[in-house]
Amino acid sequence: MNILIKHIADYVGQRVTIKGWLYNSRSSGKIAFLELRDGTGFVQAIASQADLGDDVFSRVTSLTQESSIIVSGNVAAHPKKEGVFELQILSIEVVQLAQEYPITPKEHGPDFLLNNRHLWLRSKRQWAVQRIRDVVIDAIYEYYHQNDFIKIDTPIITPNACEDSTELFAINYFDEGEAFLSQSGQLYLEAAIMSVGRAFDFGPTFRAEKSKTRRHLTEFWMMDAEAAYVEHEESLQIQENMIVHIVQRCLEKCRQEFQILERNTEPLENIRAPFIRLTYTEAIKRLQSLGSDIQFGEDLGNDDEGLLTENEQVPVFIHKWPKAIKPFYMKIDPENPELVLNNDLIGIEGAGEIIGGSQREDDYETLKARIEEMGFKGEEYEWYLDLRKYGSVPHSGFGLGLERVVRWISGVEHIRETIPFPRLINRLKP
Ligand code: AMO
Repeated sequence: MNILIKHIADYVGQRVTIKGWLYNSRSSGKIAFLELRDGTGFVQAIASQADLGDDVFSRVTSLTQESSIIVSGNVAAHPKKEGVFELQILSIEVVQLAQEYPITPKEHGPDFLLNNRHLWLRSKRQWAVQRIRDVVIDAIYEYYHQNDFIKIDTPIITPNACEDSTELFAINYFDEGEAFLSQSGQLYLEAAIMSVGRAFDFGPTFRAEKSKTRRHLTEFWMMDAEAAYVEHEESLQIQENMIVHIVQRCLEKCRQEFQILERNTEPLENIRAPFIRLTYTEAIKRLQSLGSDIQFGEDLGNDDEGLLTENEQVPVFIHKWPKAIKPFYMKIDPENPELVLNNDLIGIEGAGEIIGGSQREDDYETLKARIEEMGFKGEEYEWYLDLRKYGSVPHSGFGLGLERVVRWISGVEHIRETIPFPRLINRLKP
């Protein structure tokens, strides 16, 4: 019977066939140990010269790393390790004998690995990270559907900026002239919620940002969520409940992956709502008291985010930032016109900013003035302003950077490992 490695525990004592690749092998005398992988997991298969005969055994021991093979054998429970199973090989078919594989179990430098990303993806750690990524994505969909948000797809080719207009990738768009790759689906999602009430999107977003850090990609996947009649405080609750849900699902489903990554899961096990809330003003005062030279009106740097979260068990919301350093669409704080009703969510364990969100400006005149202040072309934003003419309501939303969340949860150091084919300012290939 053909089985997937993930189901092997159900077949103890039975003969099964596994179709996969040779991950690693070693032999000692008349026994060879092959580590097979099939995409769903890894299993040790044992070849014995006595069972297979000399010819087959010598073919098995000359198999190269990453050869594609179909292996049949009997499943047995590992004699010492609980929950671990082995395959006693009875026959083996070689689909393709791989050429000498460039990525060996020894250490390689990051450039070499990134140049070989198409192959590096097969290594155990990369496999584990991509599986965690999938669980995070699935948990996000589940959370939103359980909470009455529907998925709305927003465009990638757009005529205008959503965030900072200096970070746009421009393309030539036929006779229409210059167009841009989307920085966030937010503005379109705001239109959609006036139809469907609560919505989320999930797609690639692009920032021509010259940031060369462990947390920046030029192409990354963002989940934006938006909800009508939801104001600032409720938006924070939606965000923290979603993060708790994602972490719970990963803890339930990714035990093996965490083990491979040697991820200490204790900090994840302690994540629960409510998260810490600090106003921007409080955050600046705290940072100054901790020795930072940051001044009111400045953006938080990496070190500042680290200082604010270093002794915390849960992520920290920094909310109500100065209007002057934030985008046009954020709602002015009715209690202080110099501030906006927004938030960043800063993760623990050096995760940095994982979510950015705000209540949106819902007043036509205020929003129009803000757009003009920013020097944006009014006509490009007319449709967006329309939303404030026809049944405007208080509403809020936020964007979560998928790779930032995967980086935190999986514990990998650099964001480039969290996306199958990273796009960085100095890397476009493969
Ligand atoms: P913001 O610009 O804060 O908000 O982006 C939202 C989230 O996206 C992630 N992120 C990135 N991830 C990887 N590489 C980058 N270069 C990068 N830039 C941002 C972060 C960040 O918190 N329109 C708003 C969202 C909203 O209010 O709905 C927006 O784009 O995790």
